[in-house]
Amino acid sequence: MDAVTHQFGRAYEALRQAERVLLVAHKKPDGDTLGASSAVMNWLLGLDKDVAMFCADSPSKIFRFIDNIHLYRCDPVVFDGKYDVVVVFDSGDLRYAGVHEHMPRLQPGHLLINIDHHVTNERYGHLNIVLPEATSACEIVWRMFQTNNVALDEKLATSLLTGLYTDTSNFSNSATTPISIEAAADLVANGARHQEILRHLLHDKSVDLLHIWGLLLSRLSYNENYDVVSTYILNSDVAGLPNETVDGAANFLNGVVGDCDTILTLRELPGNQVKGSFRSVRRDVSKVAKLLGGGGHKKAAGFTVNGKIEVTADGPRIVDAAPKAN
Ligand SMILES: [Mn+2]
Repeated sequence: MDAVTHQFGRAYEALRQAERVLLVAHKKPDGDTLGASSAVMNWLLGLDKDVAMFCADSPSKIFRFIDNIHLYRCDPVVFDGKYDVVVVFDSGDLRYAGVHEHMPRLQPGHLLINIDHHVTNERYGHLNIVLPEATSACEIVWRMFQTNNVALDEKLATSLLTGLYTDTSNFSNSATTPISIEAAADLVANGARHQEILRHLLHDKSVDLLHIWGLLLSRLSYNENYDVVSTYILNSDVAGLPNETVDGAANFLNGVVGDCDTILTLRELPGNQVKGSFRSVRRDVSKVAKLLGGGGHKKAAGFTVNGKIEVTADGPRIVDAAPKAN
């Protein structure tokens, strides 16, 4: 038996024998942490276990198709309970998980299981199932269920497929592997409601968000000298809108502009700052971002500078926000 199979067996046995279990999804929860934790939750609820769910931030409405999503709690009072097993999903460390300060409240005696796929994982659990080659925590849970012959149903399969979709950007990014596609096929065969996932994750856009997209599209301009397409959002465009809506809008132009190599989205932030996000096909935009005091990956990088956006005939420019004294 290999080491990973052994770990899957230990986690499975610990959960099956536990009476009370606490499952943790990381703060600002995404589809992977929610998918993996809710799959284990729905499996344990089927076994009549006493399950508590914690997430420092409430899950976004777009995840409401996940079965029993209403059971997540943001109140750290859940850490005062007595648990046999605590599982943290999709978190490289406990600060990222949003539970660093709460962990000491737990009564001793529980087994802490860390299920994650980040290379930088700090191995903070008693049992660390950390597989950087996995596309998602959901893929790891799928393998754990498979290894232990857990029968998948519609609920478990829908939860797990959610994280596979979100962490591979719908099976389009470079993290997409043969095993992730195999997992997805198995999940769909076992009843995953994939049309429902796609409808909520891709098509369910608010009118406010679509308005921002409209503004971003209408303001696209191409700079020949730099081979950059740019656009912008002003503070006045998004006054009163939730941050979540605005953040989603800035991400949507990832590589949608034909032959041009690089896209720059500028966004005014409150407090006279401007945030820039680069997306590129070939260029290493992290170098430009670094020159501006930011950073990131080769094909996705960003920076934040002081200033505001001034719109000129040649497109948007960042100008000093402070009025010049003279
Ligand atoms: Mn993940």
